Amino acid sequence: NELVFSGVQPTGNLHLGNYLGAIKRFVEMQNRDAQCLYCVVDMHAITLWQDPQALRGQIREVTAAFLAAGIDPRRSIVFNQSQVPAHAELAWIFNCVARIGWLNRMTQFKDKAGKDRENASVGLYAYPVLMAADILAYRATHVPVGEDQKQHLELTRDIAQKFNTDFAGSIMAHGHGEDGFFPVTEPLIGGPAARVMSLRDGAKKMSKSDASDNSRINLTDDQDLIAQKVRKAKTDPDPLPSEAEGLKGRPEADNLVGIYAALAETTREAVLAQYGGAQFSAFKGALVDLAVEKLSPINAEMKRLTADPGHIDAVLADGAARAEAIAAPTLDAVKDIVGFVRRT
Ligand code: AQP
Repeated sequence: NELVFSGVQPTGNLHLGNYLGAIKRFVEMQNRDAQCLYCVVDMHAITLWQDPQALRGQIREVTAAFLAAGIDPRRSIVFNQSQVPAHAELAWIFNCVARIGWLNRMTQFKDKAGKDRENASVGLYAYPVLMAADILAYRATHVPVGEDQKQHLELTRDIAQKFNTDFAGSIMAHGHGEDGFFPVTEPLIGGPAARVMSLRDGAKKMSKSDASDNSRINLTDDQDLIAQKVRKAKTDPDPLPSEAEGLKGRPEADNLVGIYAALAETTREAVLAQYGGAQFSAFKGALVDLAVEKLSPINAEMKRLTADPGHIDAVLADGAARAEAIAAPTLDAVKDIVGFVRRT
């Protein structure tokens, strides 16, 4: 049974990387008829301080982006993490399964904590354990994410395997069979935009927290702003190569071609077959047209949806109830396996 789970943090500035690396692929999974859960991970967001009023707006904005991109809340379960207690409960149990040495290797913590590591929140450090709980509370088998999440998904697999081994006897005693209780989740990382880079620096990933707004295309940017940012995007002086091989060592060119390919739902090779030999000025013009064509309807729909927070909150409430119905029995089984005495 294929079950898909993924999440996006409501930390503001949803960008083209989040869309092409994650949200657009969420829609593709939904349209392949998998059971999908898409979560606005608000408990992850507060690992860095968030203004409470702004956080509420950002939760609704990510939800609006999901719906505007094509996630159908009747087919997929759309909800915010804090409203299903199983995430936090399972995270605690997993805190006792995961090892400190495993977390010490997480590169995202090192990046986000920066030099002042002593002053980072405990939540920022434990974040990957909560992410494992997000996924495994539903015993999800597939997780579509951008490439930056690869290491966290490997940790999720390690936690699932260690839980299955540590409690093998109890898992069998409770009738769950020899394959263990938790599945070893498959990461779905791929496509031409698994790692969209900053428009200002081909060595840095496009990121919500980059100080320069010109480094990213936000899903809320209007068409003039999209055009301006693409035209200003850093490039090298050479024309585009005719084959993907020629993008090696040209990170900015590689990034723009990858973005074009993802928006057009094709490959870098196909884009270069069309634009090989073209100057960047011409290619950027085509990229602006394509980006505006694909992003404007999403932008307009997000505006329409965020104007009615009541509707968004109702979608989230309905999704949380449906998510809870899947996660609660899993949590009960985990509590039995671990040896807790449950009130009945
Ligand atoms: N640049 C990117 N290219 C492709 N995919 C990306 N994702 C993020 N950036 C890129 C994917 O988007 C999903 C949601 O990400 P997130 O909001 O949970 O957190 P993040 O990875 O920390 O995103 P940001 O935008 O880069 O935020 P900051 O600036 O806070 O680090 C994930 O599937 C992610 O892989």
